[in-house]
Amino acid sequence: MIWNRDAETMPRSALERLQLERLKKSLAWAMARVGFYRDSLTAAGIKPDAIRSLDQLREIPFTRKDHLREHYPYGLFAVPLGEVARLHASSGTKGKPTVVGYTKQDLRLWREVMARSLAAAGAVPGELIQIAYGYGLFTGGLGFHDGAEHMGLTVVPVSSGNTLRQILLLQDFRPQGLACTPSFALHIGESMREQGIDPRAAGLRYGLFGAEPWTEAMRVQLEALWGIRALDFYGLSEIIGPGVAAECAEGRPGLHVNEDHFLPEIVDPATGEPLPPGREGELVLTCLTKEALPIIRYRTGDVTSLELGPCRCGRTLVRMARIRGRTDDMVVIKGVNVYPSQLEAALLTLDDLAPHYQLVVDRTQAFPTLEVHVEPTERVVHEWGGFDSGRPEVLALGARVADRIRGHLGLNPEIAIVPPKTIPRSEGKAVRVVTRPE
Ligand code: DLL
Repeated sequence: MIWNRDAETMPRSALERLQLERLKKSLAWAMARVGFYRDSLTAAGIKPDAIRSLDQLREIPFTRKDHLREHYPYGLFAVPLGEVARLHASSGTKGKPTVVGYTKQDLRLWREVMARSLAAAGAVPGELIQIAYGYGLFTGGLGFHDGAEHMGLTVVPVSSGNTLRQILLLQDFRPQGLACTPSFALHIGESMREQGIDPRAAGLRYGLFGAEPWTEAMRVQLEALWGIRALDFYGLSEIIGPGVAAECAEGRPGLHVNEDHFLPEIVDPATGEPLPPGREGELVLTCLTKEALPIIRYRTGDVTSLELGPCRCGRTLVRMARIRGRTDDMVVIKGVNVYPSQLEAALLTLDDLAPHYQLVVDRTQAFPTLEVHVEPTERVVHEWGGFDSGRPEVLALGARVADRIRGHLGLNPEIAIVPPKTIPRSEGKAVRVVTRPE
């Protein structure tokens, strides 16, 4: 089902005209109301009325996460606080969180883009969805909640965590859809198996997974574990939350960007120069219709590419490749650039490994070193007759893991085979990379 046929199947020329018109309005709005944008865009010589083509985007300065931090909490808001209907915040690994605000109109926009994405994933009004993203300041829970209600789904608002309750509700309420991080979906499914319950018997039809990088290999695992269609949902608080881009059931892999509201570009992360469709680089997003927080050319830090070709579903909205990782999660080991997702793809090709891993990057030396922590499956440990790090089977598995990583990525990290269930399980965003010292 296409939720908003006019917007989602617009011919490209009409879409680009709309984007240009909205870009000019959004720039004028930001410059008139946000001191930071008045100063930075004026200094760059930007005159919204004089913009004639989307190519001129490259003349507009970037906004970075630091700008949000420097103007904490409300300094980039374009409306008085009294007109802000809701605040959200992203936890932020260090220091203060990033605070974002929504007017009533922004909340309507959020519901609209979420309804589009849910419909594209195959959700049908009247059905049930269990939302196991965190509710609260995180945008995942409430973003899905409002969009799902708006499109006519019956919402089971469980929030994240509490795996046993998730299992109970999945079995008793029998939702067709589950929305949570892919790592939590894996954890719930595995916990069911441990209780002797086949996750497939829950009867789910689809899973809406996002908020963290994951791979095609993980999709294969999740689809087999649950007997579902697993779809990728992308978004970030600074732009709106979930609902920026999502996969359609027909055309995956590839996430349709709601580009009539969020204008995407790909730039070279080192130089900031725009890259053409098909080339991988850092995603930059511009809000075209947001009122409270009209962020312009935001450097997301997320690495992906854009694909303009037609999609089987009939939507004309550009498709974004699955996110490879974040520019700041990339580790450079002996001159080789590697994203955790590339290691995930290599590790999940080994049947004897559980789909959990952690990468420990040691930066205490002049050159960082990488240690890959992985667990054997319980099945294989049972066949071995128990776990002991000195066992020949464990050493042999370590050698196979090393081989596989060398073959896929040309890297020689240290491998630590750890006992089953010792790598922390995730109920929200999984922590894949641990850096020493912290
Ligand atoms: O994670 C919004 C969200 C909630 C998206 C639920 C999807 C589902 P933040 O907490 O601000 O917002 O984190 C945003 O998470 O810049 C990416 O690095 C990462 N991310 C989000 N979705 C994906 C995805 C929410 N599908 C940051 N694949 C983003 C890879 C993702 N990374």
